[in-house]
Amino acid sequence: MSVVTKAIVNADAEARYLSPGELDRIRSFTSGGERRLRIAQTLTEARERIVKQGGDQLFQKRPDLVSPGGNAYGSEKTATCLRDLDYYLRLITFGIAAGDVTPIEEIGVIGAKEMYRSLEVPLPGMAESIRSMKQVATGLLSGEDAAEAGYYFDYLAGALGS
Ligand SMILES: CCC1=C(C)/C(=C/C2=NC(=C\c3[nH]c(/C=C4\NC(=O)[C@H](C)[C@H]4CC)c(C)c3CCC(=O)O)/C(CCC(=O)O)=C2C)NC1=O
Repeated sequence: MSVVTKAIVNADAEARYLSPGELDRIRSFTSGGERRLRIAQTLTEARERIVKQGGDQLFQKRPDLVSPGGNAYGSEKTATCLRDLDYYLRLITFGIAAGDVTPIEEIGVIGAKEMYRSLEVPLPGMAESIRSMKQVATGLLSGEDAAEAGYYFDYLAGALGS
């Protein structure tokens, strides 16, 4: 739910007007909208580079993942691993556009961890992969935009890694 919808649902449930705090949150949400869309657009346009370089960084830090016995060993599994990075970058752009981590949580965290455990995909490796993509992605953005985007990568890395 967006900040706006959430505030309206809460206020309506109590048959009251929006509170000053709710109006403040809506104001900061809408005034940041253009910036969030710009960030989401930049990351969307750079998706191939972010996935490729994020993957390269990951496998440099964790060569065991792509070595014999590693979960992403072999060209097919390495490709699946990079595909997952693309999925997660897409979810992050959804979250940034919405100004809310809920789409990331609902599509990519709830249920996904059990799925990864059953496939023996290492969750610390997944978290590390999100941090690698963060490094590439934030390098494409200016200070404030990088901080805003970083929040969504950090949320996801924390949720997958914990
Ligand atoms: C948009 C929501 C969504 C997500 C998140 C998703 C993930 C997802 N990743 C999968 C597999 C996989 N995921 C990985 C990923 C990795 N292995 C590693 O060691 C690295 C840490 C990591 C890459 C960073 C690998 C290697 C597999 C294949 C595992 C196997 O076949 O044994 C699978 C099993 C089915 C398949 O192979 O496609 C799913 C469903 N699917 C979805 O629809």
